[in-house]
Amino acid sequence: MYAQLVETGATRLRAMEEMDPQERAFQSRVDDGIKIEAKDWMPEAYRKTLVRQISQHAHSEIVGQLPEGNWVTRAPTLERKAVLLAKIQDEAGHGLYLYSAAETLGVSRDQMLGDLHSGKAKYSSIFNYPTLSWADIGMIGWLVDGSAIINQVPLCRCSYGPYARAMVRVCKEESFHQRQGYDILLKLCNGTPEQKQMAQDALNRWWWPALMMFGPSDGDSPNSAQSMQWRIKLFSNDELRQKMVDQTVPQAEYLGLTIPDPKLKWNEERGHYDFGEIDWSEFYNVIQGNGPCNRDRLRTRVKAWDDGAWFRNALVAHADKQADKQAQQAAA
Ligand code: BYC
Repeated sequence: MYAQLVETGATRLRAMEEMDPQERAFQSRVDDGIKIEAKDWMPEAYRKTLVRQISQHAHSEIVGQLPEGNWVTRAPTLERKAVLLAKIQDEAGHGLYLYSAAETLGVSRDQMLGDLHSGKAKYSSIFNYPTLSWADIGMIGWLVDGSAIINQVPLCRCSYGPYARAMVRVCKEESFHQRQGYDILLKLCNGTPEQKQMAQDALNRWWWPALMMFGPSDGDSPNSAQSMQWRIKLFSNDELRQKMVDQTVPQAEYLGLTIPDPKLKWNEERGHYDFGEIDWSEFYNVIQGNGPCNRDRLRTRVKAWDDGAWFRNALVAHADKQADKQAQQAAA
C-alpha cells in the first residue's frame, strides 16, 4: 500500500540518499521502530504534521462530547444516564491527554484552542451530524467509537512516543464506549417494532458519515504517503475503512439491521466486502464548515470557553496567591 501511495504521486517522498545525514538517521530510527521522544531531533515537517494530527484529534474528542451531551437529560433510565455521563467524561480526558501530547511539540494549549474556536482547526467530520433520537447515541458508540478503535489501535505503535502512549489508555476506554453503544442497539433491536425502526433510521443516517471519518480515498489523501513514511500513520485511510466495513457488517446482521448500501456484497475472491461509492462532495462540504451542525458546534464550544473564564481566572489567582505565600514563608 505504501509503495502504491508513492506511485500515485499524491506526495513526492524523498529517498534515503536524498536526505541529509541527520534526517537519514532520524528515518532509520523510525524504520527500526524506535520511538521518537519530545527532546529528540526531528524534521520540522514531522513536528508540524504531528501537531496538526494530534491537535485535530484532541479537538475531535472535545467537540465529540456535544452530540452525546444533548442526550444526558433524556437518557431513558438512570443507569443509561450514568453510563453516558461516564463516557462523555472519558472523551474530555482523551482531549486532555492529547493536548498534553501536542504540547510536548512546542505548541501551547491556548494556541490550539484559539485555532479551534476561530474555525481554523479541523475536528472529525462525524461530529457535525445531529443526534435526533436515543438510537443515535447507540450509533455513535457502535459505529463512531468502533471506527475510532480501528483507527487508533495502530496509533499505539506510531513513531512519536507521547502520542503512542496516550493512545494506549484512550483505546481501552473506547472499547467500553463501543460496547455501550452496541448494548443500546441490542436493546432497541429486541424491543418494539417502533424501537427497531428507530435504530434502522439512525443507521441509515450514520452509516455513510461513519465511513467518511477515515478521510479521503488513498489517491486523494495529500498527507498519507509522508505520514506513513514517518510511521505517524501505519495503515492507509482505505485499508482502515475496509476493516471497519468487514468488522461491522456481521454485527449489523446480528442486530437484524440493514446497512443502507445496495452495493454491499461479500467478495469471495478479495476476502472482503465490496461497498458503494462514498459521496465525497458531502465530506468536503462538512470539513469546509458547511455540515448540518458545524456552526452550532463551534458556537457551543466558544460559549463554554467564555463561560468558564471566571473559573480559569480564579485558578490562576489562587495559584498566584499560593506562590506569594510560599515566597513570604521562605523569606521569613
Ligand atoms: N474529518 O490527507 P488526509 C476517530 C482532513 S474520531 C475532518 O487523509 P490525514 C476516528 C485532514 O485533516 C476522533 N477532517 O489527512 C475514527 C486533511 O486536512 P488538513 C478523531 C478530515 O491527517 C474513525 C484533509 O482532510 N480521531 O478517532 O493524513 C476513523 C486530507 O486528509 C477527516 C483522529 O483524529 C475527517 N474525518 O488523515 C478516523 C485520529 N479526514 O489537516 C478517526 C487521528 C481527513 O491537511 N487522525 N480530514 O487541512 C488520523 O488518523 C488522521 O488525521 C485522519 C486523516 C485519518 C483523520
